[in-house]
Amino acid sequence: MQYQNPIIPGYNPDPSICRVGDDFYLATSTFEFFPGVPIYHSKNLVNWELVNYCLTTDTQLPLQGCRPSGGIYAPTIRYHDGMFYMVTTNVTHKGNFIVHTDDIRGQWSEPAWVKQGGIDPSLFWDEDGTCYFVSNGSDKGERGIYLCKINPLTGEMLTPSRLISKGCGGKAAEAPHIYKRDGWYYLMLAEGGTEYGHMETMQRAKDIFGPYEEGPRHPILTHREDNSDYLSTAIQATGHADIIEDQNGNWWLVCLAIRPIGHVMLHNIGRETFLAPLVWDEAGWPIVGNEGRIRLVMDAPLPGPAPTPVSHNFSDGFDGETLDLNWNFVRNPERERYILQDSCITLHGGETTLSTPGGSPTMIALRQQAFVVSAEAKMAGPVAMGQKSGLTAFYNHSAHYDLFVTQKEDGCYICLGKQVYDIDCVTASQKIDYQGEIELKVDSDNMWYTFSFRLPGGQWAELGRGMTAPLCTEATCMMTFTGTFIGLFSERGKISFDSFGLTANESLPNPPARFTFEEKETK
Ligand code: 6LW
Repeated sequence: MQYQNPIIPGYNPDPSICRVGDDFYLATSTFEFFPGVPIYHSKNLVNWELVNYCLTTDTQLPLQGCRPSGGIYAPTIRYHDGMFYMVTTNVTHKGNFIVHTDDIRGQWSEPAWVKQGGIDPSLFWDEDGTCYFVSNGSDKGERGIYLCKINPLTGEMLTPSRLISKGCGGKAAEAPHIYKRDGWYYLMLAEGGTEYGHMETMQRAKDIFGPYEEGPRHPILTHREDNSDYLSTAIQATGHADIIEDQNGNWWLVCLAIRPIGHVMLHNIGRETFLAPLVWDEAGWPIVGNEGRIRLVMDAPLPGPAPTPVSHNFSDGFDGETLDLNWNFVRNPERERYILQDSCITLHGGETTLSTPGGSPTMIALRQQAFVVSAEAKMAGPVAMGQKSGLTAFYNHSAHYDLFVTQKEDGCYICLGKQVYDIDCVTASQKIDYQGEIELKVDSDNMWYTFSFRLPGGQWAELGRGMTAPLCTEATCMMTFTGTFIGLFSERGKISFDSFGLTANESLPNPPARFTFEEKETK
């Protein structure tokens, strides 16, 4: 049965998956965004629904002041004996911790902090019920993969950390997961770093503490050599995987990968979640996808009901009593600044702006899950002097484009502002007869964000555009791991949004938009 990758597009990296009967649950990392660690549910590994977050309170998820891509690194989600567990790292606050719940769609516990260091923690239960905690780190001064026994409810280490592997020779051995099959303990790692050299390796041992031996396929998954043509560069940086056996005995691998904006090593919509079938050879070693490669369209014996067409369109009339799960905040929100009533959301913007380092701007934001999206918002309310309210394409505080209304001495203006590194400027502005209502729009493809507005009774008017390149992960001025959002925001004043709608076109224009440069013949 055919399916399309990525199965969970947009900024959804470091996927971890578990299964309860014929229900699959998948968690991804969230860094400085709140709530933390989304839980997606599926019955067929193709149609996924966002059903909850593991970290929904300020005590579970203290992000105050964290750097861009600080906060929550890679999670692991596991189910054992009636209880769900999620283990992850808050690199900004106290490190590794475990939360648990017996209702995955309900409230998760407060963190049980774990003394073993490192990042990318995972849990494994042996047949005798012993629970093990594994993470990468350098607890004994030696960088590598460390293992200890643990009480998963309290986080108490029951044995000291022991170094069990330094990986298979790639740099940055991380994202360890342990599995048991036919009497073997399998240790799967990400190596090579989460960029274009990313890969997945597999080792095994008869004793969980080793010694581990490497398999015949090294690595079991990588796209590091795939740079021959646009199609093959459509997927890069494959790695940070987890595997699962479905109810039919078929095995699957989920991993992160990126889709570059096209012919350059830049990606803006984040590291996304991909799916590949996995089979075991006669010697008990895994074969992933097409001999260690993943494709945008794959064919495999999917479990559960036949997939229905996938759409990442989204609309919100703000009619509910609570905000739709898809909306995120940057760091811990000041909840009193967000008022949901009378079928609109009112944002009470303060002095914290989209460009405030370490701040929580008054913004609700939605992951951009396709290159080609068109998002419209209906905004209403008076705009004060110096206030900025509108629509933003947001990567982080030093990489965002904002279409906003502001009040100046001589009247109201619609402006296109850009913050790229320390360059904060308005590249287009137009005086408007603003009577308290306006529609705002952003259209994107793999190369451009194009911003437009429409006054009541008027036509759409394009104000300006910005290249996707400065909002790409590789272009940010520090190592980051996230992706672009489409957001609604307000600074230094209040504004209301009556509706928001986004249509996502899953396929790129073919050929994709290119940044062309007309060579001039030199005489
Ligand atoms: C993740 C680790 C990594 O924890 O990036 O580069 C971190 N490798 O596996 C954030 O995704």
